[in-house]
Amino acid sequence: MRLMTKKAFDQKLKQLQLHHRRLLQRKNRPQRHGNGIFERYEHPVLTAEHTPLEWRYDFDRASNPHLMTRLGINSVFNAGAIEWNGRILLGARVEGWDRKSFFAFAESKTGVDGFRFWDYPVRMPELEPAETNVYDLRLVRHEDGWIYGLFCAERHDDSRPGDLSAALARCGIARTRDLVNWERLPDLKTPALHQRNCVLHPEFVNGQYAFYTRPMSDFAATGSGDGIGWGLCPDITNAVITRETIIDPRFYHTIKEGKNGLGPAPLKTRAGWLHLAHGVRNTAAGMRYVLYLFLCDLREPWKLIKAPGGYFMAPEGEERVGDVSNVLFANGWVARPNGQVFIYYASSDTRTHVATSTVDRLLDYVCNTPEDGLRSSVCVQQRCRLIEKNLRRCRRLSQ
Ligand code: M1P
Repeated sequence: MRLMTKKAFDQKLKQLQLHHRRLLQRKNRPQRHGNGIFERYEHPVLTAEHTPLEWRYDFDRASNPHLMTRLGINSVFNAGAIEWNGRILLGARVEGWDRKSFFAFAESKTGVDGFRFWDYPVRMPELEPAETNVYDLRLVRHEDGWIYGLFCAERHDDSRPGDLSAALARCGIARTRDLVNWERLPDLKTPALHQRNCVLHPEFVNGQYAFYTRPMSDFAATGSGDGIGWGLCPDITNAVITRETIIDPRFYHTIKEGKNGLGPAPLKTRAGWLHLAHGVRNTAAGMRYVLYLFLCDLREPWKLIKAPGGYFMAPEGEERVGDVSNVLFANGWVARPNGQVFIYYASSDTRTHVATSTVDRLLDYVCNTPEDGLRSSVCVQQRCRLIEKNLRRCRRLSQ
């Protein structure tokens, strides 16, 4: 067997490093011809290729004479987000070639490009060895002074020993002051068998911690839950919700017919709590995940007050293809003090993108987009009203 010479090895390593540096320095510009609601960008902000080379290669010629990938990374997606010391931090779901996910922070000055991972991924304390996989971090600065991370903690369902795909989804809870050292708290307990897509409300409600939940009776099947739930609990160090109410139900022949789930923690705006969520429907080609927005009352956050019809964002172009195709999923966004909003969304369980908008534009969208008419004839009426108004205006202008 011919080994690479030291010179060839060093050269190959240099090339890898150069290629990686160029990727990290790549500028990202908004795409042209947007829809007025938000801007998409030319490139994803995080991919498997963005992860540090030190995570993937062994740089030692003695132990890795072919300079081959030792611990591959498959995908970087479903990122939580937070503004931290003037920078944007993404707490991404990084998945190895071994299918296990873990969390890792990447930071950027601009929020749209230049994301660099910290040297090490998050060493999230394990609750018990049965916990097999963790994913989809929701970050929230709570008014109690802690930063919380809620995520899905998945394990095998040992009540079905013969079924290797039988899994249980629970809501893991951890908290931190510096995003490096995490204190793991007991998992959330609710009446439902499975909990994924749980989110902590940033403020106390009636003196209690408030959770958005997603109760399901099956790990993944559509139709096994009623929608996005809401529940209160007095103590987050032993979080138990005894009463869950559905605040955003699934509905026949809408974008959330199959299932839905909350994205990141809601943004507090003058008009109400602004929510980003995903809705799922079944198709002959499998499940289709799209993003939608809704608004809840400021004082009574469990009351939905505006629900624009249809999706806010759906997979487009290369976003449509990946490990789980036809999926958009978002669990992170940041509203800056100047009103700018960065929306971090993942496509097809593979890569992470950004879209930008403003609180004003998102509120305009949420408050002025007609609700889903729920029937073709009502939807045609909605559209005809719009056409009529525009034609009247065009006629006036041409007179
Ligand atoms: O594969 C699409 C998504 O499926 C799950 O979301 P939900 O529980 O709403 O079906 C999650 O596993 C999510 O990570 C994934 O992106």
